[in-house]
Amino acid sequence: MKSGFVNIIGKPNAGKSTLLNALVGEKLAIVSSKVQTTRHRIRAFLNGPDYQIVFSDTPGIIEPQYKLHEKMMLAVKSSMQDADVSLFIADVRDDFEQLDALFSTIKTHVPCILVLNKSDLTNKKRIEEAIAFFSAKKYGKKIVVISAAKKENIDGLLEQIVVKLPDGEPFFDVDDLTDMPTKFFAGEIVREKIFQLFEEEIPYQTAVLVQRFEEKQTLIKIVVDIIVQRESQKAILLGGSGSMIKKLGTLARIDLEAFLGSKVFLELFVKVRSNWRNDDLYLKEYGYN
Ligand SMILES: Nc1nc2c(ncn2[C@@H]2O[C@H](COP(=O)(O)OP(=O)(O)OP(=O)(O)O)[C@@H](O)[C@H]2O)c(=O)[nH]1
Ligand SMILES: [Mg+2]
Repeated sequence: MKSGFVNIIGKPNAGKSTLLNALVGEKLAIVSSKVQTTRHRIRAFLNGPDYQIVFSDTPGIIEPQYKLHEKMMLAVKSSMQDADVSLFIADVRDDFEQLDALFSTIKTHVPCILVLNKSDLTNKKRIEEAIAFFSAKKYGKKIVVISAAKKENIDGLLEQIVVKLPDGEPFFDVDDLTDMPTKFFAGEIVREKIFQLFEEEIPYQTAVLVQRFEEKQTLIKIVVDIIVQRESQKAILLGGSGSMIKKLGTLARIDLEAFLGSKVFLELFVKVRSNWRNDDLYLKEYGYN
């Protein structure tokens, strides 16, 4: 039996969360076309006939500008600390030198696989250039080309991961998919819709807090606070006569019902907490520890 922790790290928008979902075959991590979508380390398990892999999706690596960013980078760090294998993932269209500047500074003592993602969005020549460039690097001894979105070569990547896993018994119950509470994913689904529906700064000024998650006889009642920094942002989230919040609620409810396999009654409240991104107490309250 083999078992171990495998962390997925890279720049924002590289496709880390899309890869996590493709690897475990379930949509657990939220995805958007915007950078800095993921804010937490998200663990998900994959059980094979003779292995258990504990994958960690992580926030994209950035230079922190707020305390929120610092907490996000702590999540990356914690995933580095218990990893048995690291996946360095890159959008193969990104600048090679910039990627190298990032990857070569990451200190890790565990085996590493360089994952070149979004192969569907580029050509053979670009991929060959990337392989030539990165195979000369210390972290590029093993390179796997994939498309996480199109689920191309996910099995090939898995094979390479399993080879590098240490021997050991499963860490978690083989019937579980994650050790994170359902309530957490409910909040994430609301946050994903905010990333998808709103432009510019709104998603970055927003936190969500699941205030109630109650399983009733025929439905699940979920009450969520959406936190913004200013009244003007609250007005944008609500929209004219509440049109935007209504749209957000509908989209989130549809996904919540699919995820939870139950009817959902969802209530959303928008609240203003100025400067929450730099406030330790608010950050703690919103789950950024
Ligand atoms: N065409 C294509 N799009 C992809 C692929 N992988 C990811 N994407 C898209 O790239 C965008 C970012 O994907 P995410 O999975 O959210 O990226 P991430 O690395 O988790 O981003 P952060 O959480 O912000 O750090 C989304 O629009 C995805 O649909 C891929 O292989 N091909
Ligand atoms: Mg992500």
